[in-house]
Amino acid sequence: MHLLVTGGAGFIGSNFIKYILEETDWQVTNLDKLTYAGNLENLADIQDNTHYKFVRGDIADNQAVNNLFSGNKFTAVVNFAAESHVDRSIQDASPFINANIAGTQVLLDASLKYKIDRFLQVSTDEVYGSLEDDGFFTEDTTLAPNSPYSASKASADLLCRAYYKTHGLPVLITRCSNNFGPYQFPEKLIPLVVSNAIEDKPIPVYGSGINIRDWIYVLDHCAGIKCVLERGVPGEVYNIGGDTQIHNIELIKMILSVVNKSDSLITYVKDRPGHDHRYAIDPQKIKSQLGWNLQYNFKSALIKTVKWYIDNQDWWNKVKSGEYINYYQKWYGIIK
Ligand code: NAD
Ligand code: TDX
Repeated sequence: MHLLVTGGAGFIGSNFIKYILEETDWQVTNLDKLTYAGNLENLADIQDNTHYKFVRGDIADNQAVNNLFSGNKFTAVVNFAAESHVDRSIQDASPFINANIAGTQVLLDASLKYKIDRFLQVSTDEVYGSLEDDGFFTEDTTLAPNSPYSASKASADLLCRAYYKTHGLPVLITRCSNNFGPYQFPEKLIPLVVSNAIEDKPIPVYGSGINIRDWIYVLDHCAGIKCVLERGVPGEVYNIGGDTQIHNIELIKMILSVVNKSDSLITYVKDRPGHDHRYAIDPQKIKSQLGWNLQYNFKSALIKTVKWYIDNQDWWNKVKSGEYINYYQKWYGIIK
């Protein structure tokens, strides 16, 4: 098996590559543009592994992608590469259209041309939109994305579906809930709360903090992707979720207690425009049809994750400089 992983220098992709190298004897090539969110330090411990190779490049660059496919014999593609932060998509949607939609199309075309055995699109529960207080997202829930980010991911899912229906490309789609774990870029809620708390900075809470997310430890997501890659049925969608719904404010208070900081750091700010109220995944299909199950307990994985950020301040101190400072000032200045 020679796997092409795109976006492998980001949060989930880097965890996935390390997971695959530990669990299998597969060859892995990582194609990543190294945007602000891509960081080769996430992969420092495997950079010399003979089963692993890094290539810098843009999935939307047709020439570069075709050169890469023609020079390698990839068996499968796992597409993580994307612009991934909702708030940035509110500020400027164009990078999302290019990376998430045009980039996916370029990869689909190359996969067709070079007769790839499996193409797995890493999608998100956000394509289903928002839930009220009851119910779950199943694979049959209507797509109703509310942010430019989720609209771009839903568009990519539809392109994948079309390449399966029209060209017979063996496409699989996974839609996962909110991930947490090491190496997550500190624009996202959990690493933002931990790092701001350590620095005694205000913790910005959108609206009244009552929005609900369904959290999953990143390695449970990685195991789900490997499971779908190996055993999923082409053309099918598989939801992956953590069975752990929590109000944002409750999660923030849990984190503050692990870091041993006061709730007085909590600062309510203007709500995110179009803020989805609740996400909740029904993961029955992947459980009953493919035999995947959660391996990690939420509470202990959260504590382990918070401790990782406490022990790896150098990692996020470097990340929270330059571009990040400009983004932070601009965004939280607007929503204050
Ligand atoms: P991330 O922002 O941490 O990483 C994205 C990676 O993609 C970075 O390394 C970046 O350099 C790379 N990239 C961006 N544009 C690229 C391009 N045009 N060409 C090549 N590389 C490019 O994101 P993440 O949180 O690790 O998410 C990975 C994937 O999983 C995304 O597709 C996201 O939609 C999906 N997802 C994320 C979550 C979550 O909770 N984080 C949940 C469900 C699904
Ligand atoms: O400063 C903040 N204050 C706040 O209240 C931030 C950054 C977030 N929030 C809230 C918004 C959400 O309700 O916390 C919740 C989680 O926010 P994010 O970490 O930005 O995640 P979310 O918008 O739920 O999207 C995530 O899950 C699905 C990922 O970023 C996506 O890539 C993935 O597809």
